[in-house]
Amino acid sequence: MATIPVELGMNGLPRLSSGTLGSLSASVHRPGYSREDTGVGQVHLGVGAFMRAHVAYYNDEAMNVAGGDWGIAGVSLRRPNVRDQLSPQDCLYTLAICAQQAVDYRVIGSIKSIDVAPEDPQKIVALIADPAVSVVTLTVTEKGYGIAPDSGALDTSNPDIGHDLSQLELPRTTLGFLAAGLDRRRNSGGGPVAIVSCDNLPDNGVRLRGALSEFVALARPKLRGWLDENTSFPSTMVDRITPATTTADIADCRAAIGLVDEGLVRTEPFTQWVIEDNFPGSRPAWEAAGAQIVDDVEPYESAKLRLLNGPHSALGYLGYLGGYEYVHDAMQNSHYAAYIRYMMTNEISPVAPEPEGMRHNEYIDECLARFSNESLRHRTWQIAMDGSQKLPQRMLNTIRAQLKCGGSIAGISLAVAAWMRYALGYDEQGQPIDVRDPLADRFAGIAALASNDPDEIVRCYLRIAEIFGDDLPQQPSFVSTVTGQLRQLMERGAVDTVASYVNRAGST
Ligand code: CS2
Repeated sequence: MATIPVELGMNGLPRLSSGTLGSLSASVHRPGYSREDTGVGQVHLGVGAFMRAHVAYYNDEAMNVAGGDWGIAGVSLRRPNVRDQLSPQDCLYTLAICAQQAVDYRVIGSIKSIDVAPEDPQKIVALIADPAVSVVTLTVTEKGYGIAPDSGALDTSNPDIGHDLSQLELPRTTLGFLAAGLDRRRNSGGGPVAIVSCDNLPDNGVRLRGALSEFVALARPKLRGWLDENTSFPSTMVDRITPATTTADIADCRAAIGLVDEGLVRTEPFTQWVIEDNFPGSRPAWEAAGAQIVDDVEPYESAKLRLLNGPHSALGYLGYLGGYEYVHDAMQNSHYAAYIRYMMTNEISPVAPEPEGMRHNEYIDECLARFSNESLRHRTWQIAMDGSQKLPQRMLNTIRAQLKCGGSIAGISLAVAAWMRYALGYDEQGQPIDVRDPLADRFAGIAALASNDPDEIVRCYLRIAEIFGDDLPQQPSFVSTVTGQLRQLMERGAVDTVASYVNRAGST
């Protein structure tokens, strides 16, 4: 029998791979299908930790239950690090499913290859055109679409979009790769395909289709008719909290499974995927893995963005400012926990849809328990990233809806004020904050110009129409609430502001 070379990981210990799968601790769940005999039917753009905890997990489980050639050709659009971690492991990796008290380890086998787009853009174009592929899924983050966060319109001022509009032969962006790949597919008769956005955007399928149509109208007008007839853009709601992996996590995993896994992903037991039933070709049996296939995803997506992601971002900003490194640390402050519950119950729930199978009161309890999961160790700083891309769908649409029906906005505005305070780029001890956001330079400009005047700071932020639209700056109650809260955050700090908010809310 041929011996399979075994890769050695850190400290010379054997690394997870096809050759070492058999030596895993018996308690570790592993693929029940033959990976060698499994073909690739799906391309995925953006092979980050979230995708590996979610989409790849669903494919893995769907193949365990129902088989099929649903291996995934993964594509990293920018950096080689995930490919470098996974290639020596035959693209196998462990999902550490972290409940409050115990961790379950599961090896996922659905990813078959990973290519790094900038190294060979034409290879990615060929993957999208491959007739064996009938599904392209995407987790490229909110900013990865090249659209304005508030309106969803194509952002032609984005230099990479500008590049792809004029040089589609060597694309750089998500929309560029999709347009070039679909154009090749049209020319080569590759057949119909579903393009499935799995990012936290409202009406994500509709937004992606709209942005791609705008892009194609400018770059490849001839593709438009084919697109209309041969592609679908199902909307989805995705949910699974997935923190970034650290080297300490990799060491814990090594001790538990007996192998080094440099591609480890940690996640929570909860997972949800709601998918619009709109596929022109075949797709994995995701429902066999627990996904919900429905006619209309919008109510699920909007409920999740408002009820889960809004408060999650609030914990990101107020938590970071309050000196809490992790979300669960912030939740241990009883004022923070009470503030989050109050905002969810009194301000968000009244204007969030309640789709079939969902009960807001149960959902709120479940979210609070998920945020309190100590074993997840989710950094507030991680959630605080890219606020400019997240605020509209997570918070500002709730504020608009509450203003319309005369409801309270004090809790949710406090989260917006905390974002404004955070994005100034220095913490409550005066130390710099590493603000990661496509608009970080504009925020730094506001901090430099507006000095310490909350009125001026709020005025400057509200001028960013990509985030606040034209309407919110004209809403006096929103402007005055957020300004008062920013002043309080600047004068008294986050912990004190949240405490006094909760005390006031409790006495009314
Ligand atoms: C988080 C989300 O980082 C963030 O912005 O709010 O990634 C969140 O963990 C997921 O949406 C949960 O499904």
